[in-house]
Amino acid sequence: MRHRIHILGNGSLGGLLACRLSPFVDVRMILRSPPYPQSNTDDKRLPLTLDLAGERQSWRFDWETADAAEPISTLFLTTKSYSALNALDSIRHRLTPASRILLWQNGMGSQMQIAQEYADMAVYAASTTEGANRPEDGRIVHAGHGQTWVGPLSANAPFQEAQRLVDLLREAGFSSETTKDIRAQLWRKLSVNCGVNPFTVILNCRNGDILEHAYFQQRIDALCEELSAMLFVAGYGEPAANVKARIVAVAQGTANNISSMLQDVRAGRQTEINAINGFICDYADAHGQPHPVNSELTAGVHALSDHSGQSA
Ligand code: KPL
Repeated sequence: MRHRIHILGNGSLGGLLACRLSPFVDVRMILRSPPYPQSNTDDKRLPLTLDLAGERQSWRFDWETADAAEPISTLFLTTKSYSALNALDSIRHRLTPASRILLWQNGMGSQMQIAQEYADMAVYAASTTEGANRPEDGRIVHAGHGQTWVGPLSANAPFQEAQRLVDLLREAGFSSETTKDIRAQLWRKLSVNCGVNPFTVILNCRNGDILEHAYFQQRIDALCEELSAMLFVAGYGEPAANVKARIVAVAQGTANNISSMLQDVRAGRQTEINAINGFICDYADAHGQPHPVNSELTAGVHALSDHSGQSA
């Protein structure tokens, strides 16, 4: 029997993973509610199209709602960071100590909270720079290849299983590596997102264009000082100049991308600012450090998004 993977979180990343994994494993989507019935077909499966390297692929997926009873052996949790814990709680009755949970959230905070609350289970985190967007429901566009790292988060997560997950991702075409220290990778990606995403929202521009704006140029050095200080506190210290070099390199390397945060704002969705610059503000507060630039960027994004997520 083919291995079954449940995917909870029907956004661009969940859709991309579903489409690319489905030739190799049995993918089952977990949906909040049944999909809107397709008028022209009796096929009740969830339709998704994936635009990949100039080709359009069409897929259909078996789905179930969270309250189904079947135990889950491997779960990919691909919801937004602010709904991750609640989403996982909604299927708690289907998880066992033998379940593997792979967290794909952006930013920081939700992963550690889940690893604590689900400490008796095998919890892994992935950090990915794979680019995908969802221009409309049911349609995923692969915007660019990236790199994915997978590593254990909870004490009950054996490293060999991380290797199995990576083998599967590689089979599906994702360039991926295991890491024994996924937290380091999450912090590194967090610092990039702190230096790209809020600027794209405040300046309403593509990733590469932030570099030309005085607003970015006037704040980036002070921002990188704040980020560097927090990286040192977390145990992943790097000088501000390195943090800045990485931010600039990613903005250049993804120059044409619309950041995930700007996509959220444009689609009227809640942003992940609280798990990105907002996380740095909370972390700095907890360690008695100043964070004026992270505060300004967080407030700037909240002011521009309908769903400020103040309560998330
Ligand atoms: O991760 C990203 C995001 O948009 O969230 C970057 C690296 C900024 C690429 O768009």
